[in-house]
Amino acid sequence: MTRPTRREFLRRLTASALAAPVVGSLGSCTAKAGQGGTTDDDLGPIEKDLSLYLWSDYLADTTVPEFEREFGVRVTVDTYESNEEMAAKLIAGASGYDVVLPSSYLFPLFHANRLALPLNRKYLGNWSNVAPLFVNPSWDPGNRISVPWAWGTTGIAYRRDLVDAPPTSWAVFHDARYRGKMTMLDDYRDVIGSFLKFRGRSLNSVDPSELEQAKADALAAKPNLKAYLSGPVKSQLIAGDVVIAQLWNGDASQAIAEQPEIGFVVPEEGSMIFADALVVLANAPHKRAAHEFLNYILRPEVAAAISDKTGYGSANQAAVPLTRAKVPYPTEADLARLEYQTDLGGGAELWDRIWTEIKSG
Ligand code: N2P
Repeated sequence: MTRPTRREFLRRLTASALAAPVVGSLGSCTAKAGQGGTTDDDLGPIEKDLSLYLWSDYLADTTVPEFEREFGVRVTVDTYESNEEMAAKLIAGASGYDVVLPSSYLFPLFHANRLALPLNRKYLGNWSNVAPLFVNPSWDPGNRISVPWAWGTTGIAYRRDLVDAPPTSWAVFHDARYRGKMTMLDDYRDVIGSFLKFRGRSLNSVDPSELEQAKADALAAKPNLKAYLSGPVKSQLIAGDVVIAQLWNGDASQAIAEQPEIGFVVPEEGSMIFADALVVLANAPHKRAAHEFLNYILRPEVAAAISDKTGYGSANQAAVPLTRAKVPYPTEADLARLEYQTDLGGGAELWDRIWTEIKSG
């Protein structure tokens, strides 16, 4: 296939250009109202292989081997460190993957690029285990294309034994005391978003002057940073080479499990809450095996093992009593401080430019 130009690529990386026909286009598939809007296509017998493309460190050790044993399916797992890394690969034409795990703000993009397969609820007998918070969510009305996986927040992980006081604000990244020992996520939505929050703005702002201020704040923090690093920062936190890291709560819990001196806070200015959900790709080569995997994940004990290993809150309500951590669902008060990311629409180009300037600045 011909490679899209950068401009075209960016246009496709936002849902804005194609947003209008989105719902209609899915509706024209075999979607049926009243049954969660899923397709009723028969998917045939289960295939021998399954290819997963997931966020890193998001599975229990047993998740894949036990599925392979029980279903006689060979599973390959490829991982990514950001939504944009995954989306760019899919939009550039990657094929062969069956299941991906986008965050909720990516759904308009998935619709606009026709990436998702409407699910067949007939194969998802464990569906009723999903927590009410994730049934019929705004990002996927009727749960037509996704099975919710986990939710979490972005905050700051820190070494209690190696900092003067626990950080409370995104301003800590401006604190030269920790120069060279701090990291922020390699994720433009998280970095720019947190500096927008720092100034009391929405982390979905596309206002040029607010974004200009966020860029200035990010550039002021940059000399203090060792790197922009996502999941892989955990080993550096554990070793003490990094003492303060912008990080997702579950990845922080994974590090805490190995180094109890690590703490985690959601800054007082507020932060991001995310929900990640499994999607079967429209061009998935193994659609039946993909559905079986989604249904397997919906088992309480399978979801509980994932939550215990990864530290993320499970979207599976039946799993929560089985977990050791029992991550509680966010309360109204929590939600008042947290904000879901949404698609940036026409603002994505400006965000992308600012991120390029921050990284090269
Ligand atoms: C998994 C990180 C997922 C967090 N390691 C962001 N959705």
